[in-house]
Amino acid sequence: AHKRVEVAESKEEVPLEALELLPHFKRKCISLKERLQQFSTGIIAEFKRRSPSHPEINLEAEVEKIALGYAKAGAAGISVLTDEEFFGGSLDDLMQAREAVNLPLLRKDFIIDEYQIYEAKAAGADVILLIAAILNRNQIARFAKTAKKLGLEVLLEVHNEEELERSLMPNLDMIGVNNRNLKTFEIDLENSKNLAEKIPAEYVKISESGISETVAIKELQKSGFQGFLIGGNFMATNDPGKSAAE
Ligand code: IGP
Repeated sequence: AHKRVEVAESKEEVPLEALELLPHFKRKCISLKERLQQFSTGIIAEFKRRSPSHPEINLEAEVEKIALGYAKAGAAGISVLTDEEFFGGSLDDLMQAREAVNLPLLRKDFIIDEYQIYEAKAAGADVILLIAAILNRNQIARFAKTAKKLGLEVLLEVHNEEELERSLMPNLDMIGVNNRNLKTFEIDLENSKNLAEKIPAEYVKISESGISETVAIKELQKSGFQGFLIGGNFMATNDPGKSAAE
């Protein structure tokens, strides 16, 4: 409920028509899906200062420096947390990442209103995240359609078979399986492995959260994953770009 108020407030500040006039709005998006299909490591490196499970990952982190480091390390794309309340991020972080690199950028946030999709486009994102755990099928369909209309790609996040089955539809490009249990914060990479075969082949599969070792990536690749969303493991080091390179 709190989020909605925020969205409504920013709506008053910047009407949709004004967002559409911002320079990034006309920018042609870079496809993350294609990169993952061609890219051998498939790493989507995430910029995140803190999270509910880890309140002090890297509070002083500078987005431009880290985005450049990730690009240099060969990331396929970058995920930028824009949620302020729980993750300490902002749209400004996304815009700064856009200035710094030419990689596909994911707006990582809790999208519950179409307005946020326009914001994502205006701030320079290429991909939006839709989280099945907080959206019903109608909302997913509506938001995915809006994203496609704006030329954005859609990553749908699921945690389990129930979410997957009620959310499959056209207009989704990638399906991410989150290995982190939202209630307990526990990580289980088996979650990705178990759900992999239930995801139809037309969607690029991404495994999200708790990935910290190359052997884990190799195993996930065997299960058919082409993307690997990694945040904490990079951000918690002094030089996230350098650890992404290793
Ligand atoms: C990254 P990790 O464990 O590597 O830091 O996880 C990413 O998967 C995680 O930040 C995430 C997330 C989300 C954050 C996955 N889904 C939804 C906010 C909202």
